[in-house]
Amino acid sequence: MIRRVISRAHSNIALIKYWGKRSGEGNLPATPSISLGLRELTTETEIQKQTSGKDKIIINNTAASGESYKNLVRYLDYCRETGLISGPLRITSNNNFPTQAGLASSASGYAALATALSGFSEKKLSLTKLSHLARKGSGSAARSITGGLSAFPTGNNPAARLLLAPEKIPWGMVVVVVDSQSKAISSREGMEHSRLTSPYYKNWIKQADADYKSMLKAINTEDFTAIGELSEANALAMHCCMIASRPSLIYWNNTTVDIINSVKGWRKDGLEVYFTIDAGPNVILMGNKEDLAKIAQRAERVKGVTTVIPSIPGGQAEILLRE
Ligand code: 2P0
Repeated sequence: MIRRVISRAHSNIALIKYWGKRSGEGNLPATPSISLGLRELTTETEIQKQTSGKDKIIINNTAASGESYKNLVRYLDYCRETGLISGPLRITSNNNFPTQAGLASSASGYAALATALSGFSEKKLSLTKLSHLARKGSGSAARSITGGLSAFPTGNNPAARLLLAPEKIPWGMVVVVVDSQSKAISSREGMEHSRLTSPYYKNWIKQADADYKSMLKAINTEDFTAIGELSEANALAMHCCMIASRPSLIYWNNTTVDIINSVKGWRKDGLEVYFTIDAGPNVILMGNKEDLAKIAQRAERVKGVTTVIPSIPGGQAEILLRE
């Protein structure tokens, strides 16, 4: 019998964003997305059996409570109902980067959890099945199962698939943290608010489909300039949709805008760098691997920036220990 499993998953940042859900259970995205897994941003999750009582869940050294605990137990209940696991568990999960700050902590979190749960069972789940399972916790987690450059389509039961393995990707990202606090409005609430109230929501869905197709081509032809330009345009279209929601949903702060303008200036100076922004004020920069240190140095000098984390592409979620 398995007593203990430790897993690790990397966070991922979308180049083409998932923002909006179709109706139905299990986080069905309304937009197809494409992401890059980041080697330096990880969640490690340990699962042990509890002999009795309730599930015990500790996240970043604090016992989960309230909504967060309820959501996680609902997920575990789903795994018990479907026969993947049985009985109460003790789960300890740690992120090495800010949680719920627009850096996809739910992606690495649920990918690490799904991987650990499958390791705990005797069932050997394929990557596709694991991606389904992770998606049921959080849509973006489907992409942290496969890592590297991954595509996550729409559909009735979508899973992510690997487009390009990390070692074949010649560029990476610099995560620029301007605020590491948890955001007031979660992505889940924010995307539903956009769906219900943004006058641009329908256009966003249409544009996301077109951007997804263009991005697949750009990745296929290894055209980093097209990849960067499309990433910026897609992120701004998503933010345009959310900013126009009523009442407005603005995740940016002043430093976010300063970085956008700085990136445009650095590009004029000949440094090939692009930005993308998730549901938070932090900015993620994209650059060729040999430029990442220089990009990080420049970003560090922007007033209001607290931390920069350069990262090369990361791989798929994995089991680190099973005993
Ligand atoms: C993404 N985001 O594609 C986009 C960009 C945020 C902005 O996926 O409700 O936390 O758990 O499925 O996965 C955030 O959405 O939402 C997200 P749920 P999730 O990375």
